Amino acid sequence: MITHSGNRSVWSLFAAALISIVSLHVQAQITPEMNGFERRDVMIPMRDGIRLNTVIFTPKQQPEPLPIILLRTPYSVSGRPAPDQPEYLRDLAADGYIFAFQDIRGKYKSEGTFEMQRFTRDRSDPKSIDESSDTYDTIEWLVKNVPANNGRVGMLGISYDGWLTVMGTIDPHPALKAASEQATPADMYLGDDFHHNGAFRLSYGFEYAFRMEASKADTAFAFDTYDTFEWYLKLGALSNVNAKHFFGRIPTWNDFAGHPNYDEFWQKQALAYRLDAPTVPTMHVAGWWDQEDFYGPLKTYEVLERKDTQDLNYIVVGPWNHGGWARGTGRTLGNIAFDTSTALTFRQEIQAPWFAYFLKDKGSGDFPEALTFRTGVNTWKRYKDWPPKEGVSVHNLYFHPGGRLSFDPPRHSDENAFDSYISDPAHPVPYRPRPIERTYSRGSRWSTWLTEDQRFVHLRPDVLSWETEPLSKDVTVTGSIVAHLFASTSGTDSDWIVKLIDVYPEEYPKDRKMGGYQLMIANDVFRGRFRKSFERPEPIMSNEVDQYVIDLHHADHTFLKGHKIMVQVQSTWFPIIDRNPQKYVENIFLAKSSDYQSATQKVYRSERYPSHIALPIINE
Ligand code: PG9
Repeated sequence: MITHSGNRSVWSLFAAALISIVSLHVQAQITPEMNGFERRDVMIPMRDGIRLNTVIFTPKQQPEPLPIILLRTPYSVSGRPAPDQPEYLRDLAADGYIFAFQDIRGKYKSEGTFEMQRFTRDRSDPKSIDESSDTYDTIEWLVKNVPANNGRVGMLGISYDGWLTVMGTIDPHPALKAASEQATPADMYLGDDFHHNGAFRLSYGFEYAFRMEASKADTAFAFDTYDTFEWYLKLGALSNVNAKHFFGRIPTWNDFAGHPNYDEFWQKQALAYRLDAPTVPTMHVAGWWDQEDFYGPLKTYEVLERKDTQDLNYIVVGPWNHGGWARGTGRTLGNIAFDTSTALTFRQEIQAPWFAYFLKDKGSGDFPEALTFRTGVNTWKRYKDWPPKEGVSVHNLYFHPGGRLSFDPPRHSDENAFDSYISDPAHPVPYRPRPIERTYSRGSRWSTWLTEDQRFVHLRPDVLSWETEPLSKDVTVTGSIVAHLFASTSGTDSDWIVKLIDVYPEEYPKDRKMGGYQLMIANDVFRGRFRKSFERPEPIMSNEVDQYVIDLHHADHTFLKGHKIMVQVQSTWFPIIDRNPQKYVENIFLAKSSDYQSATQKVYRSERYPSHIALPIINE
């Protein structure tokens, strides 16, 4: 997780303050910020001779051998405060651990070359390396060289650091006894930072690739407008990125442009293709409103769960944005309140006891398979499976004329009953209220955009919406939500964005300013050319109806009595998603400005073409 000045964690504030001081000192220094820890900076050799910069914190008072918590990161470890400082690790630190933080290959003070989400090594070559072998070699060194460790290691980390945690569990070192990946990406083409269902996450992909690869340390792209919506619009066709800004020097950008489809490149990177049966107890952690990697932890849990014969796989999902469990109390997110301190609960009552059990034999080990925070009613729920198999039935919520949504299927004999809008790539729908600040910047509203009030686009002529009557009783949706859209375009390619929304009652005495609020509960984009296959895109036949099955992922949410359920459909979500030219071209990264055209979109709602959202609803 990049820590950014817009929403700085305590950790990053300390990091920024300490970075200059700490880098002046090297071995075994103690600063006032270190309270109960001693610090040692070491270069740990890997099997190919490359050395990785590692900061080791050992408690000053250590009555017994302790386990080691290892965190590997591309985001710099030198400025890290002692583990009893950041909220994320404070409760673990209080329980007693040795901590080791490591810069991965090619980043900051580590030697070697950085590669974005490095592929699996060639195992027939004993000198070949990848993040798994680097983790193995690090653990081997730590258990042999750190005094008074108990021979057990745990790993944890958020986002990139979460992905590195997953890598550590592949052919793991035998001392690795517990791993908690938190918001790991699982598939950068289907659902995480860089694409969703084949649609490119432009602002994230552009800004992140530059930040990570323009230099060995972090470098932010210098936008010349405050509102990046305007900048990306003026950028025009994606081919202008290399022509005018990157000049072929950002490898990850070149990978985006060179692999527009779900080819071997993306598949080799995806965790579904890399993971086998789990051998290390693993706790996956996800946030319902994670703006970066929500798909990842759920998918990783699912992939491992299929092969988990030893009950080693656990999942926790709470009402958080990206890494929201690691900081603050978690009582609110953006404008939304949860009545209880969800992040504190996670750190104190979930994360700390989980590691204590596997690394120190403390506690009963009575952890639920799945623990989720049910939003709406704001309570934690324990499940035997995720998504739960029992007590839930799928109900379809159908689109009707007059913007109505109902559990009754449409009876319209006219198969051509539809609602329509014009999607114009020259005037795309912003994904969050403008100005759209740089993704990671002071004051950026990036981290809470998924909780923004969707009224900012409601009733735009290029955003359709349908809604139920106020609900006469609570409706709880638990599990996997899928949109079935019957739709046509006058173009030959098209994006379809579907948002499932909880509409608060106009009169909302609990918090008057929340009256009528439109809160997204689930959403995603689907790039139409991939409706038959992500590997082999095909043009859409103009004005012909196709069915799009769009995974809106999981939720555990109660639409309370008096609230309404709403669905919105649109075809642009800019600049988080690049503009679809709406005219089929082989590779959108090479599209010309003249390829971008406006199109008439139709969403059908007839007996023959019953657009609907399939909702897993808890039985009464
Ligand atoms: N979402 C970030 C990321 C992870 C992995 C690859 C690329 C980006 C992160 O916060 O680390």
